[in-house]
Amino acid sequence: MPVATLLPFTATPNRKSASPTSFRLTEKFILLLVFSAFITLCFGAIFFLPDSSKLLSGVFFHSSAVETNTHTGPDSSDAGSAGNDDRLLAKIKKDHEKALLEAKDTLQKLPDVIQNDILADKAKVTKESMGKGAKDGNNLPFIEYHRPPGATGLEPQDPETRERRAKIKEMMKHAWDSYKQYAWGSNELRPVSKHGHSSNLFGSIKGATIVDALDTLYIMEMFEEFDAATDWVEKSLDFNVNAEVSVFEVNIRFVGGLLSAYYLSGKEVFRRKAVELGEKLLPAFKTPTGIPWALLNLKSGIGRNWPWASGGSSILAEYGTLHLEFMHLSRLSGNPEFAQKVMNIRKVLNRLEKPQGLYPNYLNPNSGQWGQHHVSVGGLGDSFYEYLLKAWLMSDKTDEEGKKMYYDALQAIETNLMRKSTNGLTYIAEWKGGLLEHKMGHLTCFAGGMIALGADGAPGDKTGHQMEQAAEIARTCHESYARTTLKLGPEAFRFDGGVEAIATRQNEKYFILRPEVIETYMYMWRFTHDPKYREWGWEAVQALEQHCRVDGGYSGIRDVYASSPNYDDVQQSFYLAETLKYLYLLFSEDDHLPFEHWVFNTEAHPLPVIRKDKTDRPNEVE
Ligand code: DMJ
Repeated sequence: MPVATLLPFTATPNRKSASPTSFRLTEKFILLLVFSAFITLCFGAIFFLPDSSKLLSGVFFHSSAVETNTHTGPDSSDAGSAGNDDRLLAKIKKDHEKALLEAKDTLQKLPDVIQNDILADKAKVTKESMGKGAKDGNNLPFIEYHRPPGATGLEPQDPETRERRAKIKEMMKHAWDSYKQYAWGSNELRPVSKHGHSSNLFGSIKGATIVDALDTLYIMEMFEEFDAATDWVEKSLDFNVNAEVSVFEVNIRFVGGLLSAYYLSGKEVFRRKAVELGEKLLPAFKTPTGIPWALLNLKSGIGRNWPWASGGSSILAEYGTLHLEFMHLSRLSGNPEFAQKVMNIRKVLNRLEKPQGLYPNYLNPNSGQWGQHHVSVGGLGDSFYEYLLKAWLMSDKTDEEGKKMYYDALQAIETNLMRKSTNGLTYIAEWKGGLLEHKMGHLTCFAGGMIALGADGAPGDKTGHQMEQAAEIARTCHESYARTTLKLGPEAFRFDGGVEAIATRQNEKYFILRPEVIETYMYMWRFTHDPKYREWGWEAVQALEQHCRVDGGYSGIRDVYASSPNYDDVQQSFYLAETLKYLYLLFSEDDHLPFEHWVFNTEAHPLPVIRKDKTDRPNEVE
């Protein structure tokens, strides 16, 4: 209350004007008394009125610290509690001021800088949640999706190439539509009898063709079909089956297919499903050495090996063809276990003595010892070598161990298995306990593409030499097609008994729509641009159209030397995943799925290179 307002009550009412000097002594005393009473009142107010800052703190800074103090301190007049209150109050005020300053700072920042700050914060959260690891496919860390370059490609400039590429797309449409019409949801199609077909490789998992074909549909820009396939994956793809599956086949087709579909489209459902399936495969590694079983019951987690495999062994091309997918599973799930499992396989292999530097196809997962000394770059061995090279490439060339293992193995293959026929055809034979079997499988023909892909990084100035080897193998494999009646290659061809690149045994004369020869043409085209590779690919297209195309899709044939086709009535899922995809890429521009950004798994599912500078994952921090 202002002091002046009090004065009238103390002044004499009749006095016209009165200066302070004119007050009498009693008046002065009364005035002093009133004044000192007023001062006392003011001091009292300071001590006894409620603390306004405390009141404010209750309204604006509703911090838990204040609440705790309030609840645990019933006697707020207590001296210690008052001291705590003051410290808390001071802290709250300081925090508040800091927050205001930060907000002010933020408002002064450029939008770019704000964006970077947000990304860094997000990355921190991602890293924290990744550290905890994913428990199941539904509990995945946040990952900011960035589509790698070249997921789809422009029309080729040259009209003939454009037309041929369009033809291949039409073939894909026929294969897909037929599957959809007659076998939707089954693993594969029987194109002649027009119904579903299920091989026991996938146990009772369904939809192999759908998952295997997803990325081919995407890269061919068949988006309506891709959406239908996505919808099926979302609603019907089920891994909760009480059945035994081939770990290798399920990995390369299902895990690989889902991973590619994720990287191409960015749809989370594919990442979730891939990780879910990957986790179901992990019990396969429960062996004394960590070398996985070939077969696994997805429900019980019990594994075993193929009964026909030498001494209960696991197979090189099976346990050695998990690396690419499992590295990506770790990346996408935040769970390091996938990567650890496949890195351990390398450790076991590197501890073993290798006959002539070669890797036998059989390895016992209990003893960690080789089984029969049978070496092959075709069936049972093939994709192990492919994955060593591709692991190095996919790691942005940081996986030195994979690189060394690949080039050392290739040297041993060149020395011990690669031979030239009397008429100059280079082939890769098979090795059985030191003796050569002069036979080359259709499967082995992928090696032309692999050697070309690795030639650039070959040590000791061997790039040119390896490119020549690759071209030679491509030529031999082309010969194996050209020397048949139906112009499609046999399952295996021989270089003995006076023949070259021809199947001599009845059970090696079949063609099941395999991709390996076309795969090699595609790599050779990309690296050389020699038009003969497109011509050879086109010859294969014509033969497929003429002899394998039926009303209900495409069928394998039993004897490529017969004058007319005898159908096996199976449209393999890899025909859509690989054969048609490699053909399409053979007639596409090089920047469609370019090799510097993508690596193909052994089922032709493209997986992105994991950049060492982390430009592919800006939300990840050290
Ligand atoms: C495919 O499933 C894969 O390419 C695998 O590596 C070997 N064989 C078939 C196709 O022939």
